[in-house]
Amino acid sequence: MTEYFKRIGKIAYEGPKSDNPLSFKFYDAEKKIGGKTMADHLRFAVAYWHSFCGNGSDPFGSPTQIFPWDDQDPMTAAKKKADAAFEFFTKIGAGFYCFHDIDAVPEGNSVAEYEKNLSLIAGILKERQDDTGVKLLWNTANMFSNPRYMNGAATNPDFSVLARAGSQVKACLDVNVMLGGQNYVFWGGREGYMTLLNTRMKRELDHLAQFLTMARDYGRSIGFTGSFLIEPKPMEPTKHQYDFDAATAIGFLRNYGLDKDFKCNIENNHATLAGHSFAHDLQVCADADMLGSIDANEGDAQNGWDTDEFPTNVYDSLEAMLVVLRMGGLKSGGLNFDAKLRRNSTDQEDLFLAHIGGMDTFALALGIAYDIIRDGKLDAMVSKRYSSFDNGKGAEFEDGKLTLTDLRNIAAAQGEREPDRISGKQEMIKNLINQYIFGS
Ligand code: XUL
Ligand code: CO
Repeated sequence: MTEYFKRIGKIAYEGPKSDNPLSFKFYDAEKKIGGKTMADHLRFAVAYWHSFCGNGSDPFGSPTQIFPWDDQDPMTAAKKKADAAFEFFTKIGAGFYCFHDIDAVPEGNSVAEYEKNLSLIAGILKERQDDTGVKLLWNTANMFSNPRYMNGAATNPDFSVLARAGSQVKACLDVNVMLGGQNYVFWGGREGYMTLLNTRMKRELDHLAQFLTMARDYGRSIGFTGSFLIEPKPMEPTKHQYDFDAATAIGFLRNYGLDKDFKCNIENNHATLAGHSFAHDLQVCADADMLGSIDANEGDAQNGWDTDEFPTNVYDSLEAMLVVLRMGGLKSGGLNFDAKLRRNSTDQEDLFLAHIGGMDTFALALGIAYDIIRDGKLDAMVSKRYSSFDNGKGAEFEDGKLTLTDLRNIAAAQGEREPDRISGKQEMIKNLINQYIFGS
């Protein structure tokens, strides 16, 4: 088989003192943390679209990347791309991958041609999965790039477009089951509006829910047992996207009775676009028992759009891993690098360096989060903040045993004494976190 990343071998763990850029400094796949290997905790996935399709083009310029798997014939290119992708997954040591249908195959000119292309390439992906042990974390239908989806897919005001979207989701679910996918994602890139003046929002949301219900029913009927995931994002490309953030998506899913089958796939840069921190959206999902998986990337503090950079921020990743560990781990989710090289990162090794950085960052974050939770100092401080609800009248309040009049009488009994001003200890907590990060 042709080797595409020729001068690069399997990336090994060499430790923090290594000066080999093509080695892991912190990610030691088989090292156990709390009885579980780093690989099993972190469940890294590579995103097919950014890594093997993103050619560096942007609204201001043409492609900067030349892929050795490109070919005049689109199906030959698709086959070569699949080989290159599995070579990369194996060399970087990621256990999982994610893809959109049209990352992997040419769309063709009809539904029938699309289905034929998809099932042919899926057969090759299955062979490569079996050869390498790499698994499918999730796949999804791209229902936003083709011009037919300019007014949306499941929320398109034209039924024939919605039906076409349905044909894609059906084919992608078939492929998911064939490949043993662990989740199935819906990112509603164009499910939203550009102006309310031409939009019936309620009708579109009803359609979206109906569409997702049909997908759920079809998936379950063909034996898909994993989670369906909604990936929230507030905007871009639409002015307003319906799955705005985690809280909005969860409210929508509950409203339409879909919350038993659907969870969320949270992406850092989408959360920050919505005005939240990464950890905020993760915590909202964890509290609802609806954190399905994570798209690991980061934005840029100086601009407001979705820059999809590889994660290198240890603080953000640490806060994320605190949420993940406290909810009992990623379960069947993973950390998918929905991140892209910069347009001017044109060396072949750059894709490796980018993933090494992301994997090392989360490995560091995992170890530190584990220590923080194990030591219990932070948890003790936070528990103390809420201790007035642990017994006495506070506990009666939590149990629903008090009335508003009871609250009035309890307050009145304090006479002129104001409640104590109890410090939130934010500075102390941040200092403690720095001690964990830099103290060892
Ligand atoms: C877009 C985005 C998508 C989804 C899958 O911002 O994150 O790549 O992850 O469609
Ligand atoms: Co994403």
